[in-house]
Amino acid sequence: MVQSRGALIAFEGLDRSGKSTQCQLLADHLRTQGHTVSNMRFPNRTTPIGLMINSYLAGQMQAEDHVIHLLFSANRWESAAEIERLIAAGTTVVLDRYYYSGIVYSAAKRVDGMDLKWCRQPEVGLPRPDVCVFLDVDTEVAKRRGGFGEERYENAEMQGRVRELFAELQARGRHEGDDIVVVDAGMEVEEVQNRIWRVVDGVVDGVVNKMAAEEMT
Ligand code: NYM
Ligand code: MG
Repeated sequence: MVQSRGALIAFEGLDRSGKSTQCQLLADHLRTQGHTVSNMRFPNRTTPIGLMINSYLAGQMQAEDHVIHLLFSANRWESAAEIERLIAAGTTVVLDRYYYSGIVYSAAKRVDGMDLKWCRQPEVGLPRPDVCVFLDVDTEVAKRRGGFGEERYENAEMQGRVRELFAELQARGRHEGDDIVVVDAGMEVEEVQNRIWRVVDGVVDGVVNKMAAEEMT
């Protein structure tokens, strides 16, 4: 039997929606099932472009809105070949934020001409996730989880608009090429985790079985 490709799974949500915790829990869960798993996060603050993004988010650097948008996108393109390589080699890759954040956060700034459509363009052609799990919390819950307001964009007004635009992206969903599944993330960690696993286990099985089916034909 040929080795199946790995799945590509993206997590999205507002700041403080529990993405990082759930990305780790999911990776551990998939590993106990025998999968090889790699975690990545965007922005990847370790590259030269990522360091610029970090300074921007920390408020230490100013950037024109189109410029920072393109840097966020470039920061994904830096890893595109690595993502392709990993999934082709059978590793499942779990992403803590991806191009959905790129599109939505920039569009939420309401800069003239920078609508969802414009913001999507630099992302076209990046490896497409098998599923995007959107962890949905309302802005009040996110705010209560603490740490809110430390970085640029972490204010109630911006988060509210981000949430609306994520909903719009999800509604447009399929024909725009995105497979977004919304998971209510307002409950305890374990309950959220179980809901995520139900979604992701099905997707991962689908990836593996599809390979098996193609092999038989
Ligand atoms: N963000 C993240 C963007 O504005 N565009 C992007 O393309 C990405 C990936 O950066 N407030 C925003 C969302 C977050 C911030 O993310 C940093 P994190 O997950 O807090 O490190
Ligand atoms: Mg953050």
